[in-house]
Amino acid sequence: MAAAAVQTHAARRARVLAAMPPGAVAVLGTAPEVARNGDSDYPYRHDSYFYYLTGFTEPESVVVLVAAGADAASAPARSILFCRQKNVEREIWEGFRHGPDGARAAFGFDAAYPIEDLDGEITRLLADAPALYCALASNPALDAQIKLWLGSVRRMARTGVTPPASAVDLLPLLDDMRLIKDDGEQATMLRAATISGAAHARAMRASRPGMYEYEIEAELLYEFRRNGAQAPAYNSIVAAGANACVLHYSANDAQTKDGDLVLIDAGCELDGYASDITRTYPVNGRYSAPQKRLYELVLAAQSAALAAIAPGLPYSGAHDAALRVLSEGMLDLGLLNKDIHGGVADVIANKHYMRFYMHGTGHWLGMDVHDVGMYRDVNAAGKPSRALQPGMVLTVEPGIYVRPADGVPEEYWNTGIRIEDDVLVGADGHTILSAAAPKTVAEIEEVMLAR
Ligand SMILES: [Mn+2]
Repeated sequence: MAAAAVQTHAARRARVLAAMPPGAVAVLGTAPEVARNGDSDYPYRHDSYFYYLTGFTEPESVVVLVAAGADAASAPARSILFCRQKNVEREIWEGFRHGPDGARAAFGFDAAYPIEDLDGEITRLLADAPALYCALASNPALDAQIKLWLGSVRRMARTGVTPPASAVDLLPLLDDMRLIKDDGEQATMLRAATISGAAHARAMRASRPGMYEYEIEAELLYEFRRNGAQAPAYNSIVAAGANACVLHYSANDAQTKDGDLVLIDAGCELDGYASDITRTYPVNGRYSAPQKRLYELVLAAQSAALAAIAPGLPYSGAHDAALRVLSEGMLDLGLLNKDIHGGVADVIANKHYMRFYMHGTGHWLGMDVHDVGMYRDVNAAGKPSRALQPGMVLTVEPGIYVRPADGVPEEYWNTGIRIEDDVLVGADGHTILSAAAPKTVAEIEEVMLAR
């Protein structure tokens, strides 16, 4: 691994080590391999927390962090990796393995051992450690292992060994760290979003009425992979016509019709980081008048939400701004009725908008598409929405979904629209990472006219 990346991961481990009491031990494993059927596994994806602290992507790996003792000179902090051994035969079938010695040198650990040695070594490390830091109650296999380790240490009590007196959840500390993306992470996320933006443009250019949703999906996947992205960051949604009103539509097997809008919610994962973009465009290249009215409303809601994103402003500001614009628009377009639903304030207070807009306006984005991190300031009275800080990345994704119903103008029926961008909070305002995806009516119609 590049020296800068090794240093980045080592610095993250140092921050965790500095946050633990003297002699405490943290244990964090990566994700398991998962069988799909027969002799086939799902494509392997490392655990995000583990990758954050190690940069190491092989399965069957565990990192152990031992905080410096009270006398740091005689007991310095240590980072220890447990991983698969070199194995000529397995490497012929499955590919290269670093092995403990190779991994220690390449990834900057103080020591590395075969994964088979984990139980024995941990028992030794936990003897007289004041606390065990781990992903508490996150998976049954780890819980069973912790029970085994603590049992082994307790059995050594007659020799004078003290087992850890407390177990502490390691993840909240890592969540807080992951929420603020460093320069390297920001650069990777910009590249990921730029690839995904190009994929959305490619899908628009490829689209013709009569195509199947999966044919359009194939254009996205092609653009992801040809640019080096390892996988989609989540299951791609390609939803034509009424399918766009299904929020987590996943079949992607319907035929598009002339006059349909196509909603695509898709983004690639690049080097462990997600992108998450939604665009909604006419499969024939021109928005109809009612489609354009709804689209411009969602776009105005997104603009208002984006204007609420800057350091110091509350996370919830984007949602509140989008809700106000959408609610006004619902009344103006006759989706809601002033006589029945009242004014904008009533629509918001009574949540009448939820009939057409039933999800939040965004989420943290990072290694996970719905990334970790608190949305509220849990240390402040009343737990208000968290203030945005430079380095945070979030999505901004207002939408509108109109199903057939009495009292709703028929020209809007079966129309689903969402517009989603990836936004980096900067020192001053914000940057849209996903600007490569055409967005305005004029931009989209121009791209499609040039087909
Ligand atoms: Mn999203």
